[in-house]
Amino acid sequence: MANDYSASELKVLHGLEPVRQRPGMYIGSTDTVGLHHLVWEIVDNAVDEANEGHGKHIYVTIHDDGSLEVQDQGRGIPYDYNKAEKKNGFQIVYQTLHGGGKFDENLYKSAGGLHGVGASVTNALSLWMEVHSFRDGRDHFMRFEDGGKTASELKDMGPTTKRGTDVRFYPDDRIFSDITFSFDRIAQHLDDQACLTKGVTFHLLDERTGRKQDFYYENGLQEYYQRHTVNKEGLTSSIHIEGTSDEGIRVECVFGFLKDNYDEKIISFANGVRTGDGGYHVTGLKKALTNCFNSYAINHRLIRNNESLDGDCLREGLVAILSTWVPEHLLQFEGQTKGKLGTKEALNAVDRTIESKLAYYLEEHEPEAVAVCKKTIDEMRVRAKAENERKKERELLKSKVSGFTLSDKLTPCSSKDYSKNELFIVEGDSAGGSAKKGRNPKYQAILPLRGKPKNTTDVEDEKALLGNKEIATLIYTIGAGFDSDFKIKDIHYGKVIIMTDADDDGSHIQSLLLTFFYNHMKPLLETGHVYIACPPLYRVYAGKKEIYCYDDNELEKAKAEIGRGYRVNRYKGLGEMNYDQLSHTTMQPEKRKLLQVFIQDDEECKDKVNIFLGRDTDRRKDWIENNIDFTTKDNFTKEVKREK
Ligand code: 2B7
Repeated sequence: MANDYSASELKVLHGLEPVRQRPGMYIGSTDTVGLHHLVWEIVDNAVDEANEGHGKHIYVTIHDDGSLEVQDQGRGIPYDYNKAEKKNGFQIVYQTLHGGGKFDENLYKSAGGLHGVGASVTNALSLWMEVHSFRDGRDHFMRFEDGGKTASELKDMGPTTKRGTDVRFYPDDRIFSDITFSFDRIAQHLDDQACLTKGVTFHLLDERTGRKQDFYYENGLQEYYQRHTVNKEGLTSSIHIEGTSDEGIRVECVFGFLKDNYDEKIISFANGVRTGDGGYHVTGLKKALTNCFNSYAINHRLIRNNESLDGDCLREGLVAILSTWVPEHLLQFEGQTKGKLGTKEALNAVDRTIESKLAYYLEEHEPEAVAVCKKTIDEMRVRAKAENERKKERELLKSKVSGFTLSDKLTPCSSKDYSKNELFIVEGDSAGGSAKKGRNPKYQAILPLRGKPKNTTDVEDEKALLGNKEIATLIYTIGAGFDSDFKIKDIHYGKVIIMTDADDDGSHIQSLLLTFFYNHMKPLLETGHVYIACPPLYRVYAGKKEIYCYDDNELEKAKAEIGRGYRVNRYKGLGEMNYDQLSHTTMQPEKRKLLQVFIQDDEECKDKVNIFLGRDTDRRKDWIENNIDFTTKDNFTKEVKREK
């Protein structure tokens, strides 16, 4: 026990007022994300204490009353009086910003609070906080209220057999929009912490629901890796590398390559914080992998001296968990959300640690090393071929669009008020005819697509689409160019509306068009100019009464409403409606229903486009079977909007 340790060694920087004035600066935001930073700050201190070898259990309890409590089994916060600061240990930790100073001889500090601001910030943003330190056989207590003001002075509550620290707080509902703690969010955080702090058990209890979960990793990262790769066949086994650089940067990495998997998954941490945006440590890992496999491939004559393995291709199928601990004086986070490690020294630290050991590993595991190199070479071939095809197609399309004269296919509108104009892309000539008759000629233009690109696969699909004369017309009609030349300010239509039948073919055309826009006119999607028209599926009528229905539910309701003697038209396609009906139900702004298309999550969208148009046909089939119900039309990223 470090009984000689005293509060006189602490230093003080600021009071707490600035935190309440600008909470965002300290915890990022005052939404639920910010709220949980209060928890991470407290948990961090408990983790640091455990990392130092003090205490094997950390308890986190979400109480019924909305407060949260963290308990550890460490040495207890030193509470003695610091003459220079005129404050006791509790006040230094909880009432002063960055109050820590020499408190922690810890070389590595958790930075889970992300902004690394310390527990006083939690106190500053709480309605109340109570702290116990069980130390030297006694229980010392203090209570703070209203943003960290002393509510009861330091009190010796008497003898105890406990050891450790106990902190309980209630967030300030005048600061946070919502003060409800999330079990799942906390569970995820504790799971991360547990894997990075092997041997320590985290116990989470939610008194509100009785829900409980413990987190414990005997083997830390290795076990975490196993969990991320269960049921997946490996091209290699898991490779575990650990080391410390000259500057004292600790590196631990567990990684491997999966078979039949084209994703790259690198989960990285710096000082216990997930670095979602990577940073220098991740760059170091990538560099080491590329270098090691290249040396191996050359030495074993898998590629020629003047060739090299491409890093991106190499990392397809990679799963890596990387944890670095950077000494506090070097630790630096970057980016809007501070999710990126900005410590330059981490690059070489990780690179050298991994390179030195991976080179040996590869020599000792020839079949694995060769398999990864071969997979990379295959991947490079596939990509080169696809890139070539795309280039050819683009050139062809460019020549088509530039040498273009207005097609007789397009029925233009008369208004020049581009923002109000609407372009209907219609499936089939007959529906095109109805649309032409039913439109408002002033601001609605019609472009019929003849048939549809053959239902083949991936590159074939896109080729067929780009070779389609109407697509050239479409680009010309929208009037803003395509690919890198696309300029959103030049578009000739405020709404580009895809109008297809509500069946498989219609869905396929929608997907192809959306994918086309995604690949060649992304800003059009990003700014919400693309819509999907929703033609009704049924008309229920009797006498003068009629109701259009967009799904089976509505159909049942309409039948009941119209009552006796109702009759039903079922529309299998747009062509079955006359122009008047099409106009009324699907084209007139006051009556129609449109789905506005947005890219909600670009990563997910890329993934989807990959599924739709990538070369992995099985993945596409799986996805379609699992996700698309062709009776609903909602199979891309859409948001429903019914115009007023
Ligand atoms: C940097 C400051 C915050 N501190 C100590 C010692 C132990 C200790 C703490 C803690 C959260 C909820 C239960 C060091 C470190 C302050 O100085 S904070 N344990 N646990 C904690 O906050 N848990 C300490 C050296 C000798 N004796 C005690």
